[in-house]
Amino acid sequence: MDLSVTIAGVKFPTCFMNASGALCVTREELLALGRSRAGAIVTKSMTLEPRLGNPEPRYYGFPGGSINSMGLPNLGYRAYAEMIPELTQFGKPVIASIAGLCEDDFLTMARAINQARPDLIEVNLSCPNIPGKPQIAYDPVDSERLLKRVRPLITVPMGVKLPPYFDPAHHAVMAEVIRRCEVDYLNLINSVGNGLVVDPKRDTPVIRPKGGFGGLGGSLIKPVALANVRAFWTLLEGRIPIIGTGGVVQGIDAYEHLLCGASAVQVGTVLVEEGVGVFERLERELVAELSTRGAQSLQECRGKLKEL
Ligand code: RRO
Repeated sequence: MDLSVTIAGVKFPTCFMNASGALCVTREELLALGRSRAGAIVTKSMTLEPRLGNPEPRYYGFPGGSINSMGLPNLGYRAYAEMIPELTQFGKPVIASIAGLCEDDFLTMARAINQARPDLIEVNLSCPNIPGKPQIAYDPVDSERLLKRVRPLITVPMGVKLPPYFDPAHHAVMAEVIRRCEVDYLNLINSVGNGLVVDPKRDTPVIRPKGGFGGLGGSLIKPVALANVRAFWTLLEGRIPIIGTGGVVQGIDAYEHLLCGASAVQVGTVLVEEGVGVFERLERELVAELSTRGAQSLQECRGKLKEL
């Protein structure tokens, strides 16, 4: 079965790809994604300067999910700009993710990364892990100002990665921001920020930064991810394609994201746990799910969640 998809005019050979942050910081990791069955190469969110990130331990996997407070460890945008020509040789799209520490950083990186010609640029407005820096997308006024300044600098399709919202009023406000800012695609959702996982044997959190507070991922966030995909798909009337991220562990999870309106899905926690072999397994499982249902293509399932 053909699992290829087109998002904002860019063709992806399959609908499964890495979530930014998962095995995508170094050149070696990005090349390994290129050689794998991943349908795209998504870079770690990059900053102006290289960063070592937060102190360790800063990632912890547990049954049901993961918590992280990586703190944007990355090579800096210049290194990724240099790598992009090599990464685009694999016959799959390259998505460059940018995450400024202030508004002007986004502009500088948007200009330079756009010149390097990745297939798409993703503006990450939702990193939960920088001490003292709130997630930009929780402020619709700041988000709109930033996106309106970045938009004219980007001539490849521009996506925005949003955090989860938990109230329909917030979905509605952000959907209007996204519409006004001419965003080409959405990535929903970033990790569920500022969770706390406790180790009761040691009476401590499981990660060190920010007193143990970190972004949750994996199976436990799937209902939150699906709700955000569904809410934005409905509010934007299916006009802006969505990459669904959150809780994709098995083929059936991808199917659920498709029903809610996603065109493709990203894999974070389970990619970190299983390595790049996960893409082949997910493809096999999704094909089985679609065949069981007599579906011939992904497109015919997209957004087709029925109400009770
Ligand atoms: O690097 C991180 O701590 C991080 C980022 Br930039 C992000 O967007 N989401 C996340 O869970 N971790």
